[in-house]
Amino acid sequence: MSAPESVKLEEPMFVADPLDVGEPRVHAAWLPPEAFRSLGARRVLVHGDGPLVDTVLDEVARACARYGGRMWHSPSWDVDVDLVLTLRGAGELPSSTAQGARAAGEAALTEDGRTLGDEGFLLARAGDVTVVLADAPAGLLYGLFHVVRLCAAAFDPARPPELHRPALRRRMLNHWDNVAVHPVMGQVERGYAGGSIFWRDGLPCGDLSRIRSYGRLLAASGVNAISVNNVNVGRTEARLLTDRIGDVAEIADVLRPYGIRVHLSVTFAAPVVLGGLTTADPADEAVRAWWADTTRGVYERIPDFGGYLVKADSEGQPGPFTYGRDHADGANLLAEALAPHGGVVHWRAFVYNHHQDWRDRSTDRARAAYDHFTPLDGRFRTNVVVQVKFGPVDFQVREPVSPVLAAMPATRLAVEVQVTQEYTGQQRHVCHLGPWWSEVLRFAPWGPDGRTIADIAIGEAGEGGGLVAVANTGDDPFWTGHPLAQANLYTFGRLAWDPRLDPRAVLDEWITLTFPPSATADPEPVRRTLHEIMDGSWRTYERYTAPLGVGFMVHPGDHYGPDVDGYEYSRWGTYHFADRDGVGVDRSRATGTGFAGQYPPYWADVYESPERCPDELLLFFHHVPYGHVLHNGSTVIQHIYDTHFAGVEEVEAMRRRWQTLNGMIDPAVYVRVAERLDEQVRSATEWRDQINTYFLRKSGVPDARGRRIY
Ligand code: GCW
Repeated sequence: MSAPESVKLEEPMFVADPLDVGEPRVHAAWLPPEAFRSLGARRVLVHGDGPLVDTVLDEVARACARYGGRMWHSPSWDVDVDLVLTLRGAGELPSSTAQGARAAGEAALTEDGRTLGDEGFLLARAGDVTVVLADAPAGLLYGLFHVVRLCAAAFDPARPPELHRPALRRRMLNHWDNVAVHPVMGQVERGYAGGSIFWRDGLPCGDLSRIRSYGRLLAASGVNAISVNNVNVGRTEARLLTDRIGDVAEIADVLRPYGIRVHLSVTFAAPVVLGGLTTADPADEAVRAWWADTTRGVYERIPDFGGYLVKADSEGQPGPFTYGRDHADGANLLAEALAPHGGVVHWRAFVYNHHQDWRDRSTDRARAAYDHFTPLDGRFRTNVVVQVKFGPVDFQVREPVSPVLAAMPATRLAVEVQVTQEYTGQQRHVCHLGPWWSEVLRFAPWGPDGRTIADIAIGEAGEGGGLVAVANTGDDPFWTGHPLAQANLYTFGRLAWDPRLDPRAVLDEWITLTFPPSATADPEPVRRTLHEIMDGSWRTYERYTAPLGVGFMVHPGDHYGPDVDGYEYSRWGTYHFADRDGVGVDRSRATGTGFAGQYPPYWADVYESPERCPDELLLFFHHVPYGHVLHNGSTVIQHIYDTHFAGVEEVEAMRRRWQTLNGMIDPAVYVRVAERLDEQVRSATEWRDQINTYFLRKSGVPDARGRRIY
């Protein structure tokens, strides 16, 4: 598909920077000025003080200046208003309408019986006025962005009062950004959106306005914490903890007005690498003193610093194993240093043997996190969060939910997902991940009607570890490389705020904000077409890539494109064991690696049985003959052929649908997506042909429908 003639690829037409502080070439994502039209045309009163209230004032003032509304900040005279945003502790309002609205909000709150907490807000109508009440400034900011999201509906007289509080306390993004360019991984490990927003060639990027715009977008999605460097910590990155803490403080200063706390990835070897000690042993007094001292220094520069993120004894990163200690010893060492300041350690459970011998059939990478961590349950300090990848292997397009999440009741657990599309098309493919995350969050590990993964992340008394995502953003003008991948970031924030949200409804919010109906000649076809392209795109991606949960048939190293045997004889593990008779990994208790037995009884039994195991995970748990009949009535081999042909047809349909939007949306967005859809069709075709050909050659079973396989 070539670009329409009137559009020059090198000159994208971007919405001017919404903050008017530079960056005119950055796409406005889900906060284009137009999204503020409804708010900006009204009379708005803001009541309260504090740095985050200043952010609210700034947003409202900008919107009103653009769309003809008016704003007052705690006026001492009576004013007629349409919207009141007020802190409850900010004292009486002289304006009778505003005071009346506030009283109505208070009444609704009393009736509801819940409290607002430090991030919640209540939105209510009183007469002709909409009121947003919050106990803390962050709540007011989230309330403001809710009003923006609702557009005119926020002013609907019939709107009943609504109380919003985040289900998860910590809604965190992890950036895998390197400070110094890594010789293999580059500036951003697994980054598909250009360079880093924070770092360039060993130094801070220096573009604070870009970071500020980013914070604003994140706040509007609900994210409230961010780690600013890769979990693989190199020599340069290590120094962020000590002599380069000023670079981190600068970022924290810019993100603070958006309610976002900064965290840092640290190396477990820091006392040796930075402190000149001979050991990093958690039991060593000098090591403990070094961490306590260093952490004090961090808080002197960043009083609201969030804490440390650690990848230890994993893929070559240093950790407590060197000293004969375990992960609880390691995590508690850092937790002890952070505790006096209120910080947390996010300690990753992504630990496995990456020097495996493929001849050894007993070692199973899927088992590793459970085997390492569950014996430690109950030993972690209360300010340790064990951060668990949602699946037992590594962000594959289909995996069961990690059994670790159901096996550590005495530990705070965070669930980690990957917004950056390492294994889902690398932001060259449309792959909308909301439906997948929603499925994970709703999964009930103890069986239907039991507690869910979301409940575990929330924790018993709201003290769970929260939800964490590896970011998909970079210095690309569209933030995410693929413009439609912005929706993944937005959806992550919204699901972390409320995991019960319907991902379709969240996508709809994103569409309304990003392609505002008032700025679109014909909004309905745009909305419909985006849903048609995006809603099912994860399943489409699954169809044309690795079948039935088998995973990892990707090109080693860059992880893009098919390579069926790429990891089959590799030290990293994860094999498919295809031969002339069948395919799949036997992870049963009876005859396999025993991984199925790591689940609570309900799922352990389901997964153990090839008859009861859900089709989409069959090859993750079982090695079956090609003629095995699935629940859907097809044989495994025919299913492989059918889904791969169907997947490519679906991508071709996506491309045709996108072409109908030509001329209806921002031409720069149109062209960028059109180019990427061309690549997606090419890549999906390659996947189809390699997978189908591989399995035809292995099995010798022809396609029942006689289609072309090579
Ligand atoms: O999926 C793998 C990636 C690595 C990454 C690792 C991890 C940061 O291929 O690049 O390293 O996961 O999660 O630590």
